Amino acid sequence: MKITIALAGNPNSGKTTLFNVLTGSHQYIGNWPGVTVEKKEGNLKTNKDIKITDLPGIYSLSPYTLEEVVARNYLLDEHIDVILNIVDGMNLERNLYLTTQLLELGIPTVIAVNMMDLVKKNGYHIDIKALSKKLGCPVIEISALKEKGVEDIVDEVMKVAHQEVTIQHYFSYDIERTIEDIQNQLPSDIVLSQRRFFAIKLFERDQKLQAQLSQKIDIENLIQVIEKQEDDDSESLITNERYQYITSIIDECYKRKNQNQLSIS
Ligand code: GDP
Ligand code: K
Ligand code: MG
Repeated sequence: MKITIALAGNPNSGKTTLFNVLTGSHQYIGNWPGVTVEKKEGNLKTNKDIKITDLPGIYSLSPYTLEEVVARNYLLDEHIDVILNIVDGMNLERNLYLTTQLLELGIPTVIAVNMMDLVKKNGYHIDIKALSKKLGCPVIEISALKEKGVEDIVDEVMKVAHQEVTIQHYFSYDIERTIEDIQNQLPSDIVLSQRRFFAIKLFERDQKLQAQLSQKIDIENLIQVIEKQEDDDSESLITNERYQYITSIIDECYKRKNQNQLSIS
């Protein structure tokens, strides 16, 4: 079975290190349109049928940087089978901001929490099982630098490829209703699995994505109703709820060992 993987993550999360470990010397270099980072693709050392592409490092899937636009267009257009989201375990909270958006793309995802050597050395503990349950996808602890845990990635990728993706996180009721309204108005050429992502971004008034529609849709009134009701702009509403979700994940899954002892001193 041929599988294509896109490697996505924040800058400095260890993408290149992991990419090199996974592909060895089986890699070729090209260009991303308009972006200075090179486009690296390769086949897995352990399974030549699996192709992996290293995306530009990004913090979000918003339309504000070229890296973000290039990465999300690739994820939307290239029909990749699996997103491998590498997350810096030392900066879990910040990295999960991208993760929550990747999970909305309707693409099977495997999360690799990297830098676990540093996490452990610094006395932190990440509850991987709880994290996996909260995010609704496989989560693996790795150290790309020490080449630890990396072999498990391939197993998980094979398992989730071609699996149905289910929604794990919902926004508050009124926002969800508006997102659903927007989904219903989207042109029919947008595939089912991507409609939620499009609707959320259009709710945020993402002009780049609006321009990519085969047919323009008028949802301004829908958005303004919620903004008036919540007394905030739609993009902030989404961002705030994302951070609430992330905070609940961190509270449950991220612990400092001997937390009590430390807080007394
Ligand atoms: P990228 O920007 O996502 O491609 O990140 P890089 O692969 O360039 O890694 C950024 C830095 O983190 C480099 O100095 C790596 O050596 C280091 N690094 C990557 N993975 C690990 C890891 O698992 N543990 C530790 N301690 N350092 C790592
Ligand atoms: K780097
Ligand atoms: Mg890199």
